[in-house]
Formats: sequence, C-alpha cells, structure tokens
Amino acid sequence: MTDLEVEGAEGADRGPQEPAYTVLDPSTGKPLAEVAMAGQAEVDTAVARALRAFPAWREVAPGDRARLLRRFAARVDEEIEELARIEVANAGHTIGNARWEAGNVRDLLDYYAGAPERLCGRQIPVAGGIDVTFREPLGVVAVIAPWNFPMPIAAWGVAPALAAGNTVILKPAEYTPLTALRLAELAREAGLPPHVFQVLPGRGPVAGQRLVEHPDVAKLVFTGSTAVGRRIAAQGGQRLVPVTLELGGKSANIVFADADLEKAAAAAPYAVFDNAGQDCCARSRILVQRSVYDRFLELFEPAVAAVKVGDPGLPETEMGPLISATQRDRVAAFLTEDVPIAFRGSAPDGPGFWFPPTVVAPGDPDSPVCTQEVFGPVVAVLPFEDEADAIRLADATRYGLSGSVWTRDVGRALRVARAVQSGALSVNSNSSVRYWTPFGGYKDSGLGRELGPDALEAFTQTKNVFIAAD
Ligand code: TXE
Repeated sequence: MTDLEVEGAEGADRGPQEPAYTVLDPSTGKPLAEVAMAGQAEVDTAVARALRAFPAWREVAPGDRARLLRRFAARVDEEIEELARIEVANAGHTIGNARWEAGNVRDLLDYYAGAPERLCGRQIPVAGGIDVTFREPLGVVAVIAPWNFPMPIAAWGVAPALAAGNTVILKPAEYTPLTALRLAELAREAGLPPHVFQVLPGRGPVAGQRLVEHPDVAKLVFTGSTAVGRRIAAQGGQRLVPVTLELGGKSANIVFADADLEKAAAAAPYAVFDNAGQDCCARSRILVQRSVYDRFLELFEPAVAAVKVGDPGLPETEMGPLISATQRDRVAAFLTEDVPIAFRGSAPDGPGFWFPPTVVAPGDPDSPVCTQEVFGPVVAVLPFEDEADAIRLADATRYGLSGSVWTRDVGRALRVARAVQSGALSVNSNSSVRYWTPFGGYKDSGLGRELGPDALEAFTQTKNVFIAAD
C-alpha cells in the first residue's frame, strides 16, 4: 500500500472491504502504487462529514473564503513540478502538458477565488415591498472525474463548487487517483477546514454509484462516457438533484479551400494526437474541401510523421502512451479491414500501452470511426464539397462538443461556427478550453456548462426574499 490514505475511511464501519487498486505506469505497464478504494461505508462517512462541514463553510466570510482558495492556489503553484511528475507517471502525460495541467488547477482556484466576493443577488422592483434574491450554495457536491485529464477536469468542478460555499467530495478515476490525493493534502496545508474538500478514490460502480444515489449529495458533476452519464442523469433526476455532464465528443476540424493550409495542416496533429487522442475535444475528424484535399494530405503527412512519440518524461516528447491495455484494444477495434489507413506515425515497441498516430481515409462517413468517439490517436480525413456539405458532415454524429473552422472568410467562419451543433467552436485555432469561458456539449456530449462565470450558476440556487413595506 502507499501511504496515501483514503480520506473518510478512518473510523468508518467498513463492512466488507473493497480490494485496493493497483495503479500502473502506462508507459511501462508496471505497477506504480496500491491505492485503497472506498466502499459504500467510506462514501457514507465522507458524505456525513461533508454535510457537517457545510454550515460553517458557507458562513465563512466571503473575503476569507477567497483568501483560502488563493492559498490553495499558491500551494498548487509551489508544487507544480511534483504534481506534473506524478501525472507523467500515473497518466503517461507528456511533462509539458502535465505542467500546464497543474498550472490550470492553480489558475482555476485563483479565478474562482474572485467569486465569493462577487456572488451578487438582485434587488427586483415589486409592488408592496422590497424583493431581494440570494445565491445560496447547494450543500455537498460530488465530482466524479475521468482519467484523461485528472487534474484540470477535477478542478473545473471543485474550484467553483468551493467558491460558491459548497463542500466537495472528489472521486478520481480508478486509473488516476494520485494527483487528486496530492491536491487534497495541498488543500489541507493551505488551511481549508477539515472535510470541506475530500478526495475519495473508488471504483465507479461502487463508490461512484453510492455518491450518485446518496440522499445527502445535492449536486453531481460527472465527466466520462455517455453511457454512464445517461445513468447518472436518470438517477439524479429521480432524486431531483442538478447534474452537470461532460461526455466526450467527435469534433470536426473543417478546412476550407481558402484557409491558410500550411497553418491548418501544421496544427492538425496536435488537435487530435495531443494526450494521445484521449481528449474529449480531440478533432478526430478532419473535413477538407475537395479542391484542396490532396494538397492538405501532402502537408499533413510529414506533420504526422514528425510527432515525437515516446517517454513522456522527456521534454521533447509530444505524445505519450494510452492509459491502459483496455483503451489500446478499444482504439484498435476501430481499425477494421474496411477502414483504409492513409498513413501513420511511429510508436515505441515493447511494454507500455503505445499506439502510433494514425490517419484513416474511410470511404463511408457513417462508419464507426467517423461517428463514434475513438479516444485514441486516430483521425479520419473526409472530403466535402461546399459549406452546406461541411456543416452536414460535421453534424453527422450524436456528439456535439467542439470543433474548428479554418478559413480566411470571416463571414463564412461565423456562419459555419453558428451552424455546427457543438458547444465550443474555434476559428483558425484548435483550442477549446479556456477557463474564462463556458465549456460544455450539445446533443450526447453533455448537459450544462463548466468554466467561466456561468459555472457558478450550477453550484448555487436562488433564494427570493420579499419584505413587506407596510
Ligand atoms: O469511462 P467511465 P471509461 C469516454 C471515452 C472512453 C470511454 C470509456 O470514449 O473510451 O468513455 O471510458 C466513474 N457511477 N470518456 O470506461 O466508465 C469512473 O470510476 C458513478 C470520455 O473510463 O464513464 C470514472 O471516475 N461513476 C471522457 C468516471 O466515471 C461511475 C473521459 C469515468 O469512467 C460509474 C473518460 C457509475 N456507475 C471517458 N461507472 C470525456 N468526456 O472526456 C464509472 N464511473
């Protein structure tokens, strides 16, 4: 066992104990740590503690709550290198990405530290008196996080939830609990009161499920697969608690003939192979206007060949391994005989869950590789005729998370960005996530919005108070 304890486990009536989980280093396939997994009893204890901590936390003066979040951010900032090194080992993220991810946690805590002092209600003109609204916290918030971006995605839920005065239980994914456990320690060191923020590693169908159905959990934040997300939405609906869901995507990178093709082709590998394609915003389809299709592929091929795949701890590495053997098998299953591989990059041999950057040119735009989330380094390139055709193809999937439009025509950029059924579109850029702006999906990609000022709505409820004037 590691010295990483399961917060909330001490003193609990454990009942039948959950087996520990062996966390692997995905770049070697070797065990990295044994982590205790919470069972139902530990979840119940943690929720009871979070519920007890809630009244005092919501009453902390706004300036003091802001200061605590800033101190938490400062502790994260001091430990960026350590957090990044843990993520390289635990998730196979490149060191450059992992540093950015730890920095993103710091930025989110700093950004939402501005909220406690700005969570204003309204005074609304009414007859017969005075009417004011208050934005009140919900109570105990459960954040169920995925393994693809363990730190940032956890912080997208944790930071605004704490800022709004809620107490939080974070359940990291089985594969990637290590940075979350370290964040819990940093929160304690920053002076957050006990049980305001707890981290509870556990299995999805056990600890995750118990958090979802627990009567004292007042809000659910989930990032993961659409199948599990649907179940969580249904169970949250039964209990009438709000649910925020971020459920992946099949985003299109749309390249028009008038685009800066060199720039679009140079950027395209990072739009899909970053984090080995395990990115809900991965542009895993590139739609190219037919008149420049061949030229685009000529430019794209050397860019793909140049992607440096290997040891994620080396500064020059651009792509690491997949998270698990299961994920590698899942990705490989998309490359059926009828899916022609156009070209591939390289990947190390030997142990570890490696998969080379792969470009496919399927004839059939309805094939699974074109419509389903691969969540690995595989991109489908498809030609289109005109603007309407591009929009039709971009929307030919149940997902609708993000996407890009490459063109020099501002009017077209805006028309296409407005028309595509996705929550976040970028023009001449592949960036989707900025902590200042709302992020979330249309269609099967999710429910609700995270990040930006809008996220605070999801962690508060409005109280209306009328005071009679006579
Ligand atoms: O997801 P799960 P998996 C997609 C991606 C990937 C596929 C499967 O396509 O290939 O999902 O990944 C917890 N009640 N994304 O199997 O199972 C689980 O412990 C409560 C997209 O890993 O959905 C983990 O913490 N919680 C994506 C989290 O849910 C449950 C990120 C995600 O695991 C649960 C990840 C249950 N019954 C996968 N079952 C994105 N949107 O970025 C599981 N969990």
